[in-house]
Amino acid sequence: MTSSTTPAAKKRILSGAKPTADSLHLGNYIGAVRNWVDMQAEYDAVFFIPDLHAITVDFDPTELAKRTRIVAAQYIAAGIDPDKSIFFVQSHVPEHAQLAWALNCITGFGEASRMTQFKDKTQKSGADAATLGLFAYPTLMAADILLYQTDLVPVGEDQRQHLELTRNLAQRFNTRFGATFTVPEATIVKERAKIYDLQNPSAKMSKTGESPNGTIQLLEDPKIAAKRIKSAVTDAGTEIRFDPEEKPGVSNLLTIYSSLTGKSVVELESEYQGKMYGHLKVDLADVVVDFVTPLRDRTHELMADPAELDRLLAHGAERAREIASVTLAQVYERMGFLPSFSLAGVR
Ligand code: ATP
Ligand code: LTN
Repeated sequence: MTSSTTPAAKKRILSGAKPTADSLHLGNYIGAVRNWVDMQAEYDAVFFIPDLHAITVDFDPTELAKRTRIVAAQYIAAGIDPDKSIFFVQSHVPEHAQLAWALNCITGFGEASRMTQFKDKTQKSGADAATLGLFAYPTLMAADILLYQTDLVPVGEDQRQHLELTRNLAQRFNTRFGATFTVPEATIVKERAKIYDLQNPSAKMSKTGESPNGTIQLLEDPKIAAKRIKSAVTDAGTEIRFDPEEKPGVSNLLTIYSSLTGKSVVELESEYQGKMYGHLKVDLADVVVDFVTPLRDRTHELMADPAELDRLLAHGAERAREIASVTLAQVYERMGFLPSFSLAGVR
């Protein structure tokens, strides 16, 4: 029973973003990383870099290692605190792959075949290019979540179906082998803070956008970021007004401005009443430079000391394994695997 003096245990949240680019972009920061940073105070947070998921599509080994380090440094620079949150690289915790295998064996082939992300990706690349790893992407994701007895999983709408599968697998396992897993809830992050491409404001800002000028890479020279804001596509007319239908370009700039300064869009609209697009762009360029510069400097500092970065990640992996190994041991025992005793322990 919880006594009135014991604070209620914090709920556990878990999320991850793949190391598939040379730098996070402004959309990643505003749409995801910033929320993770804010959630650290309220929740027992687990964040990780799903590098095992990154190899489910074509990849380059040298690039993968480099990108994993960069993304780790960018998350820490952006405010993920490895003392507050558990922060680690997925491949450093072997229990992820181990639990994924066990889950594969209670997942129906038809069930996995219905995952729309797999269908979309194989439609694009052709069934021959798809690997078993890509097919098993959702069960590895379920393992990521279930290993930590996660309560809440903040992800985008595109991950909803994977979350549903995770809940089904947790319930199925619990029914068949005994209560083992917390059944997680999805907290689908509404696309409230979706950032659009600066050159094509009908597409989202992306690491794979049509033109590099549409994206602000957080590691690029801040002068380039300023230039991209100043040359962003704006709309017909002159009025600075938030109207995503009629004025997608200006609205996107207002969203970025508001996200980085905390000023509301309404406040900004009145501040810029009667002014020109150019004024907004010049000011926003300064805001972006002031935001990007310290973040970039801190990322470079972290990257300049790879031993320290590796130490932080090793510490995170150790903390993660303390939890993951307990869950995996329960799973193995309940599934009937013979316990393995090390010879060192017997002697
Ligand atoms: P990309 O098109 O850049 O490859 P992605 O969604 O594949 O985008 P991830 O690395 O999976 O990129 O993204 C990490 C997080 O950033 C996700 O939670 C995603 O929702 C968020 N995100 C990506 N692009 C944007 C954007 N333009 N605006 C807001 N959030 C974004
Ligand atoms: N599939 C997710 C990344 C991811 C993830 C996870 C997110 C892998 N494992 C576990 C939340 C929880 C994506 O592409 N955004």
